[in-house]
Amino acid sequence: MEGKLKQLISDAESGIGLAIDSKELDKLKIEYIGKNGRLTALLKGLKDIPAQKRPVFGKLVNDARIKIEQFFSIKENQIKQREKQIRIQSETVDITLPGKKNKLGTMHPINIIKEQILDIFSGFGFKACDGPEIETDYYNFQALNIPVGHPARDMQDTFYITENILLRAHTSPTQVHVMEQEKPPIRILSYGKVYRSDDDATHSPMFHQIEGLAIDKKITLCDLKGLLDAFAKQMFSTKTKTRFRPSYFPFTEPSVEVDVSCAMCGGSGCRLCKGTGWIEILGAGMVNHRVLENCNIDTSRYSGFAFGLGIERITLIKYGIPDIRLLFENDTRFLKQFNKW
Ligand code: FA5
Repeated sequence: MEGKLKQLISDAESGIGLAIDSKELDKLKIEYIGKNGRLTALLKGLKDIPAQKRPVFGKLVNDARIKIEQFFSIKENQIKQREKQIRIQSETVDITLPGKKNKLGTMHPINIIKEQILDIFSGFGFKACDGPEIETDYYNFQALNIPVGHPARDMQDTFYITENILLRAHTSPTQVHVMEQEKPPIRILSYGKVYRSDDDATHSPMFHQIEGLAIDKKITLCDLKGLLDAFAKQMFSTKTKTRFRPSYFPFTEPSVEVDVSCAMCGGSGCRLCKGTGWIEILGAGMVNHRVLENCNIDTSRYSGFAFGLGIERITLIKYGIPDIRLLFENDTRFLKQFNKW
C-alpha cells in the first residue's frame, strides 16, 4: 500500500509538472483527487488493512492528499500568471483607433433668454437675486395688496400646499422680501420658477419670470418707460417700438402693460402678432404705496417702479416658437437648434 501511495505522489508530481493550461490541470485534479480518482480508490482499500494499521495508513493518505494539493496549487499559480501574461499581450490598446465622441449638450432656450435679459438689466445697475418658490399667502398676495377674497387672486390662481402655503404665482413676493431686508436705494432683479393653474399653447403650469424693482427718491413713470424702451431695443432690435397701455395690478398704481412692435412683420400685422402689429411682453407700474408701507418704506421720501415678464413669452417671440409646450418636452432635436446666442 505504501508503495502504491508513493507511486501515486510521484505520478501526480510529474503529471502536474507537465500540464500546460488550466483545462489540463482540471482534468488531472479529477484523475488524482476527484471523487472517483486514484487517491479515493486507495482509500477504499483501507477496509482490507488490519484494523491496528488503519490509523497509520489513513494519515499517510491524508499527507499524500496535502502534498498533491500543494503540487496543484503551485502549478495553478504558475499557469494563472502565464495566462495573465498572454492575455495582457493580446489586449494591447490600439491607440490609432478613433475615440468615442461625447455628445455636447446645449443651453436651453429659456436659459439663453434668461441670461440675455439679466445681462441687459445688469447693464442698468440691477442686481440679480432669488426668492423662495414655496411661499405663504401673505407674501404671494396680502403684502402685495391682494387681500383674502380679492378678485385679482383669480388671475394668479396657483397650487396650494395648505390653505396658507402655496407655490408662488409670480416673482413679485421677492420684492417684499427684499424691501423688508434692504433700505432704499434698491435696484434688484428677481428671477425663477413660478406656478399657475394654467395649461395651453401659450400658458404652462410652471414657467419662469423675471421681475425688476427700483426704489429711490424721485423715481417716476418716465424712468420706467425709458428703461423698458431701452430694454426692448436691446432685446429685439434697435427698430423695436414700445407701447404702454393702462392696466391693473393691485400692487402697482398706475399699472401698465407693455407691448413691443412685432419683430416678424415690423408692425404691419402677421400670424405671430395676430394681425395687430403688437405683442404684449410684460406688466409693470409704480409700486403701490400700500406695498411700500407694508415694508416700512417712507412713501413721503421714496417711490419706485416694478415690472414682471415671462421668460417663456420672450423666448417664443424671439425664436418664433408656436407652442410653449415644446420648451418642456426635452426633445433634443428641438433643443439642439438653440446652441448659439
Ligand atoms: C404678473 O405676474 C405680475 N406679477 C407682473 C408685474 C410685476 C406687474 C411687477 C407689475 C409690477 P402677469 O400675470 O401678467 O403679471 O404675468 C406676467 C407675465 O408672465 C405675462 O406677461 C406672461 O408673459 C407670463 N405668464 C403668465 N402666465 C403664464 C403662464 N401660465 N405660462 C407662461 N407664461 C405666463
